[in-house]
Amino acid sequence: MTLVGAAGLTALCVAAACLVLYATWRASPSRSARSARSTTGATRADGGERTNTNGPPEPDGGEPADSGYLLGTSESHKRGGVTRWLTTVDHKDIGLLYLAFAAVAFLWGGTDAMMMRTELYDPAVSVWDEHTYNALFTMHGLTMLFLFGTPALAGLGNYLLPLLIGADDMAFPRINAIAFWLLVPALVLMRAGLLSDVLGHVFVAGGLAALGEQLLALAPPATGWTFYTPLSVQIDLPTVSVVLLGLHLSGVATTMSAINFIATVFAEREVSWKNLDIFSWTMLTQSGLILFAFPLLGSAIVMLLLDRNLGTTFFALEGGSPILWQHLFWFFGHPEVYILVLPPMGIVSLLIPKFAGRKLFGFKFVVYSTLAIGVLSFGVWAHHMFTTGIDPRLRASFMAVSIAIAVPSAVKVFNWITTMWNGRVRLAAPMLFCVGGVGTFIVGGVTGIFLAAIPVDLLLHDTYYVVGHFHFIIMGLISFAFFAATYYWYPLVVGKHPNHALAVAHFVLTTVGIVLAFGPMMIMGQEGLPRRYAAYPAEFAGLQQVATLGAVLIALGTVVWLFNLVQSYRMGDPVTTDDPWDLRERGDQRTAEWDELPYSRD
Ligand code: HEM
Ligand SMILES: [Cu+2]
Repeated sequence: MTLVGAAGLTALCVAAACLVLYATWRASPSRSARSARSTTGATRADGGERTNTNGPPEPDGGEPADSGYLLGTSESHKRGGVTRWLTTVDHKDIGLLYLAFAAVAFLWGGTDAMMMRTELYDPAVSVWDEHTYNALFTMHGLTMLFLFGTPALAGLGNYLLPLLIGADDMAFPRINAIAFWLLVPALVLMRAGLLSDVLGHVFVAGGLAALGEQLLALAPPATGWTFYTPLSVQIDLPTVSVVLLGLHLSGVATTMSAINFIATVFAEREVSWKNLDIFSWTMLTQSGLILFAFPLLGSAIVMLLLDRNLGTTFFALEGGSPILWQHLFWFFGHPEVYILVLPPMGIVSLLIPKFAGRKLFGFKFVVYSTLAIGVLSFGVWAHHMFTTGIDPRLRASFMAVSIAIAVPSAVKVFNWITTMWNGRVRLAAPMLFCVGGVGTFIVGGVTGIFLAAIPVDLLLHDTYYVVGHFHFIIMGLISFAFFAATYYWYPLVVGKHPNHALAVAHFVLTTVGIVLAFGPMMIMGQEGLPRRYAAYPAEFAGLQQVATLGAVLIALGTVVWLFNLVQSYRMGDPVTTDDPWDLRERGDQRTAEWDELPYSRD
C-alpha cells in the first residue's frame, strides 16, 4: 500500500516534471523563431532605458544573457506573464524563482515553528496532540534546511554568480531550469503529510467524514529530520516513504545545480582565479561539498526505503545496524550544515568591505579558510554520535577534528572584525544584518565548540542546548546574510531603494527575537531539558514563554521584511545611478553586477 501510494505520487511528479521540460523545450529559442527576439531592450518602469547586451547564443541553444529585470522584461524577447516564468532558462529569472520558492518555504517552515511555540507556551500538551507536535518539528527542520536554505542560496548564486564572474549565463541553462523545477514536486511530496492532515480535518468538519478519515489516517511523519533508525523503519506510516522520496528528489535537484555552478565557475569565468570574488569562492566550495554529500544521502535514503518497503535489513537490529544509518546520515549531515553556512559567510565577506569602505582584510585567508572548512567538514560527522556507544578512541579523534574546524571559522570572524576595525562603517540595512550575523555566529560557533568536547556533549546531547546552538547560526548568520542580500541587491533587481526605517525595525525585531527565543533554550538545555517533547516540567514554563515571545518578535520582523519588499516595490525611491550604495566614492568597493543597471558610468 505504502509503495503503491508512493509510486503513484512519484509518477505524478515525474509526469509534471516532463510537462515542464516539454514546455521549456517548446519555448527554446532554437525552436521558436529566433527573429522573434527583440534587440531594443526593455524599458524600465521608472523610465530608464535598459542597455541590452545581446551576447552570442549559448552553444546548446540556450538564450543569451539578457534581461531578467523584475520590471520591464515583457518588452524584451521573452514571453510575457506566466509562460515566461514557466519556460525561462535565464539565470536571473531562475534565481528569482528560487528566491520566491525559498520565501514561501520560509513562511511555511516558520508557521510550523510558530505552531510549536504555541504548544510550548504552557507545560501540558494542550493545543496540538503529541503526534502533531512531532510532525511539526520534523517538517519544520526538513522545510527550513532543504526547501528554504539550499534553494535560497541557489537563488542568490544563480542571480549573482554569473554577473560577478562575467559569464553570460550558467554553463547549462536548461539543466538549471530542470534543477529548479524538480524542487516543486519535491515540496509537494515532502509536505504532503501536513496537507493531507489539514484537508482531512476540513473534510470531516464539512460532513465528508469517510473521505476525511481516510486522509487523516495518513498522519504526517514524525521521525525528526534525521530519520533515525530503527524508528524510521518501524513506524507504519506511508507518509514517511513519501517524504523520503521528496527529500531524494530535492537532493537530485541540489546536485544538478551544484554541478552547474562548478561548470560555470570553471568554464564561463571571465575573471582570473586571483580576482574571483569571495561569494563565488564560497558557492564553488559549497557546490563541491554538495557533490560529495548529497549523493550519499540519496543512497542512504534508497537503503532506508528498501528497508521500509521491501524487507531488506540494512538498518535492522538483526542483520544490519541502526547505527549505520547515523554514520551515513551524518556523513552527509555535517557537511550539509556547512553547505548552508558557506555562501552566507561569502555574502557577509562580500558585503562588510562595501560598508566599511575598505578591502576585505586577509582576503586570501578567508578563501583558504573556506577551502579548509570544506575539507574538514567531512571529518567530523561522528560528533553527532558521541552518545551512541561508538569506540572511545574514534570518539576522541572526532573531537579533535571538530575542535579544529572551529579554527577556520574563527579566522573568518577575525577577518570580518578587522575589516570593520579601521573602516568607515556605514550602518545601512545590509550592513546591519551582516554585523548582526557575525554576532550571532560568534554565539553559535562558541557554543558548538563546547558540544564538540565529549564530556560536555554527553551531558548536553539531545537537550535544548543543541537547539539553541544551531539556531544562533541558522536563524542568526544564515538568514541574516539572506536578509542582507535581499536589501543590498534590491536596487539591482527592482530598480528601487528599500525603505531604511522598515529595515531597521526588521533588524531590531529579529535580533531581539533571536536572543529571546534561543538564549533561554541554552539555559534550559544546561538544566537538562530534552528536546523534541510537546510537554515539559512546569519549572521551565517561564523560560519557555520568553522563548515563545522571542519567536513572535521574529515573526513580526518577517512581516515587516515582506512589507518592505512589497511597499518599496510600489513606492520606493527609484534608482537613478549605477552605484546606488555609493560604493565608488567610499573605498572603491563597487563590483561588476551593478553594471547591469542601465545608467551611464560617470
Ligand atoms: C564552530 C563549529 C561548530 C562546531 C564545533 C559544532 C559542533 C556541534 C556538535 C558537536 C553538535 C552535536 C550536538 C549533539 O547533538 O549532541 C552540533 C549540532 C548541530 N550543529 Fe553544530 N557545530 C559547529 C557549527 C555549526 C554550523 C556552522 C551549523 C549550521 C550551519 C551547525 C548546525 C548544527 C545542527 C543543525 C546541529 C543539530 C543536529 C541535530 O541533531 O538535529 N553547527 N554542532
Ligand atoms: Cu556537526
